[in-house]
Amino acid sequence: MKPSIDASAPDWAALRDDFPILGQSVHGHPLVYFDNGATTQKPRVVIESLVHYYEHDNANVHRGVHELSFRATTAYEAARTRVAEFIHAASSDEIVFTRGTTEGLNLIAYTFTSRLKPGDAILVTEMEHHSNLVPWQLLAKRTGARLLFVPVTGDDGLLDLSGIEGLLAQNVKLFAFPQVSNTLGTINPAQELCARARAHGAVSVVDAAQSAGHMPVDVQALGCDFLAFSGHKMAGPTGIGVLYGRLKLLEEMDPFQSGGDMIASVQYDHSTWNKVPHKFEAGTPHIAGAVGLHAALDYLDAIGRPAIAAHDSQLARDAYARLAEVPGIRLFGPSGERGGLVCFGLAGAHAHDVVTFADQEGIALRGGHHCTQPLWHKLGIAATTRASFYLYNTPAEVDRLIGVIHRAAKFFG
Ligand code: 7TS
Repeated sequence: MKPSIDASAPDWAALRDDFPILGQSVHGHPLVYFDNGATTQKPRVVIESLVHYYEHDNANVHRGVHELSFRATTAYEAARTRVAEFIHAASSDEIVFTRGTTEGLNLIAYTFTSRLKPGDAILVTEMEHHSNLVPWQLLAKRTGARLLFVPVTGDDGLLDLSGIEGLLAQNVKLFAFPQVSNTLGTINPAQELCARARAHGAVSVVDAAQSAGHMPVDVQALGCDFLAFSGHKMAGPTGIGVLYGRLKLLEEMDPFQSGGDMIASVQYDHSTWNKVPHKFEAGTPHIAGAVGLHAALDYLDAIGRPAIAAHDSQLARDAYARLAEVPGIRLFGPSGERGGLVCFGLAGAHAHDVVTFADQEGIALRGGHHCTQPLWHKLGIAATTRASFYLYNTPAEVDRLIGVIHRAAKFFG
């Protein structure tokens, strides 16, 4: 499961050969894939792990005693152990497999229905992806709790933490925030935010959708209670994700979905629950997805997450600095340290037109609200264009981005 490069000195351009999809042309130009914030591409080792699983080991897990079921169960649970190691969880029992970040956050929000009451508050930030906002809106509605927001400073996209103690003091029971913003690129001080939540007796929820595949994530060092991420945003398959939860909390929580596998015993009139994490995994899980995720984590660690973080961030900072020279551009997020993405607006051009313009040159960008609608409303812009980077992107591709945005500015300006 090793990438085809020497991890001590990553040759980023050579890594591209690990990703079969990147070799194609789009509209007559070599593909530049800058839509990694939405989903990343998959290296051959991940694709092959899925094929191998289905060709050799496929069976249902936890229920059969035959050889294939044993192999499938072993592979599925090995993936769980690997995830625990990847994020430095104290135990693999703290790893719940989900469909993705969205399902993990919904799991918490659903089960916290019985833990909140009128007068309580849920704290989030103004930079939330809808997945880390709407579930809390619904939880607030169900329980009578209030929803409070940590403000964003403005176009520079930082959290304004000056009033956070006052916010947390308003009976906050749960504080959810993104480790890295999917539109601003801001890297939030997650460790500090978790510590502040804990000091007020609030449970912390880290949305790691944009961080888990891009930088080292250590749940014990962060001191978080929950952390959710998606396999497909970190070189793994779609349909598999992870919810990390502190063991004691998971044990106290009610089940989420119910059905097979999550029970200990079932009578006609009542049931008892399986132990954690199986209590939260009703029905047949995405076994192949877990196998593919395992392969992806091995792949990322063979390159090294600190190196990936530095690489992605460097591309984003270079892109930010050079895009700033484009006439009529408005850039969002911090000008200094940032995660691997850049969002911008171009005067006179709708984001979708910019994306279509770039697509004609084989460059895949994303335009729209990127599921942070309230943030754009606050900043007074309806839609932006986003370039988001990953380990297989190169400075030469950033050159092409800069070129096409200059041409777009001229064309639409
Ligand atoms: N949280 C953040 C910060 C995200 O960026 C996303 C997806 C999610 C949660 C939801 O992840 P999912 O895998 O459950 O869908 N972000 C994006 C994006 O920026 N463009 O498309 C999806």
